[in-house]
Amino acid sequence: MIMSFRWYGRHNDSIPLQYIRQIPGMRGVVTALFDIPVGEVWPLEQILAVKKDIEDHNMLFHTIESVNIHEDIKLGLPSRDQYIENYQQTLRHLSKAGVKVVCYNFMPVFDWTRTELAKVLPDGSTALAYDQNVLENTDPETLVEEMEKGSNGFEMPGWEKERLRELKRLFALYKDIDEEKLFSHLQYFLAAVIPVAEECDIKLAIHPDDPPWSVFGLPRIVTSKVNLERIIRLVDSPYNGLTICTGALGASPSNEMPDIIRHFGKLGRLHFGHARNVKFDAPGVFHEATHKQDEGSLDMCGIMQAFYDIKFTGCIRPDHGRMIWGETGRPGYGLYDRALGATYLNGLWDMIHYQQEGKK
Ligand SMILES: [Mn+2]
Repeated sequence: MIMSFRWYGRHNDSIPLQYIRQIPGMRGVVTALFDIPVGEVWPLEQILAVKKDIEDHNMLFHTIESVNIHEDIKLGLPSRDQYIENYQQTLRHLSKAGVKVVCYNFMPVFDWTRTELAKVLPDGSTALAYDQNVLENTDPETLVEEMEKGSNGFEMPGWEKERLRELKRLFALYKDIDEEKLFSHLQYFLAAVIPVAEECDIKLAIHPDDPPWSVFGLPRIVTSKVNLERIIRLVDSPYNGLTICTGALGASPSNEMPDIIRHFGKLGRLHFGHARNVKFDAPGVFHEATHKQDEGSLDMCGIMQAFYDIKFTGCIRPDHGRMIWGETGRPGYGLYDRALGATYLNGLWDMIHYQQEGKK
């Protein structure tokens, strides 16, 4: 397992690589070229520059999060073919830089969705939160404005302004797209891209929808064990795999996270892990908790045990953290609480390893 940290790059992140390296046991940096508009080819020179920066800090450049999918691919528009070609070219460039895993998501219009970016918890820290009742009484434009207001001046991943400016047009285009159509658009994309991923030796790893149910009536398909099974069969190749994000999938209590990790791990389809805890407050209502077992609703010990048992060799990263100790930064992506999360996850891993193998 490669303990890793998400980083938004020199110009988009308040946290220097050196600080990330100082987190105990931190071995990898998960990043992307955030300045390249969705759908365009990532230039090789820019990829190599980021790789050098990370490796100069003695960390691994192994997994990319994310190469985002242009909306026209999700919509199945004729223009998708050009964007798919660009995606293939980006994969070729990434493979020249030695990248092994590429994460992506297939959520229409919105990436991960929250109704509150700074919910104050009893200890005075703040966390991201979601309330289905609030969402149902908000229109998409207002939600986008709220996200922007609460983002402390940082661009939120997946909430790129140029895409969100055309919300009305996008919603109209999705009017006739149901889950079945979205599955077929994913299949079309994978059929074109997986052979290139195989040539490049890059594993694709789809990220679950967050939360794993429909928002604003838009279809969502990366939501459950049954659907994940269907997705990996759309193109039956080990290169067509999964990111398991425990906080995203786990927001639905019916998703049994350790079981899902074991199942897809044994099939060789699990390529990237996001380990995060959430606390259920009511059906459809949750907030993000610390990574610690008893402070949220997920079985974090069982989750790390499952990753250990499948002999997981890819990157695992702490996911969103709270804001603590007066830190300001991109909501969910401060340094302090994620560093604590990584340390906690490493602690669980070390203990499991110690009990299994003894001192090494
Ligand atoms: Mn995630």
